[in-house]
Amino acid sequence: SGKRLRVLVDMDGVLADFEGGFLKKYRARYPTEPYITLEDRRGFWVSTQYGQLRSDLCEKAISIWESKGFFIDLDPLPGGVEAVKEMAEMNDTDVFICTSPIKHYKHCPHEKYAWVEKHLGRDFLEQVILTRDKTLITGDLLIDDKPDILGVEPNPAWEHILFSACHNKHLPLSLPQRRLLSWLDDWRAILDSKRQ
Ligand code: UMP
Repeated sequence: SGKRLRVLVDMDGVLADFEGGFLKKYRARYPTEPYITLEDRRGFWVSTQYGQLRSDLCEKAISIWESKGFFIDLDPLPGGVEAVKEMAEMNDTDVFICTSPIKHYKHCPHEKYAWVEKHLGRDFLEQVILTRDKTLITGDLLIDDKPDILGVEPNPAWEHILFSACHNKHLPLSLPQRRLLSWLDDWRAILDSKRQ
C-alpha cells in the first residue's frame, strides 16, 4: 500500500570495507611508519587522525586511497551485498547506492562503478549515484556511516540511519537518530517503519 520506498545506501564503510582496505595497504606501503588500529579509530576522516599522529602521515594516508586499485580492491562488508540484493527484490522498493567520490578523480569514480558491477552485477549500475552532496538526493532513508551528512539543502528528504563503523561506534547517538549496527541487524524493520 502507498507509494514506493526509496532507500539510499552508502558504499564506503557500509558496503565496501574502506577502513580495512586502507589499513592493509597503508601498512604494506609504509611498513616502518606508525598506524592507527581499527580499535583506536576516532572521527570520520582517516587523514585527520593520521595527521594528528604525525603531520606528514596525513598525506601518506591520502596517497593510499588516491592510488590505482584502492577502491576496486575493497572487500565487501559482511552481509551488505546480500542485503542490497534482497532490498532491490522487495515489492515497492527502490534501492540506490549513494556515494561520494574523492576529488582525485583519476581512478575512484571508475573503480566505484567497477566494484558495483563486480559485486552486484551489471544491471545494478543503473542504481549508482555519485555525488559530493547527498542532501540534494531525495529518498526515504540514507544508510550511511558518516555521522554528519551536510550540504546545501538544510532539510534533506531522507532519514539518516547511522551505520556503525570503527570510527563512529563510540559516539553517543544524537536523538532521534537511529542506528544499524551491521547488516546482521534488523534493516528490514527500519525499511518497514518508513512504509506508508
Ligand atoms: N575519504 C577521504 N578522506 C578520509 C576518509 C575518506 O577523502 O579521511 C573519502 C573516501 C570516500 C569519501 O570516497 O571520502 C567518503 O564518501 P562517503 O562514504 O561519505 O560516500
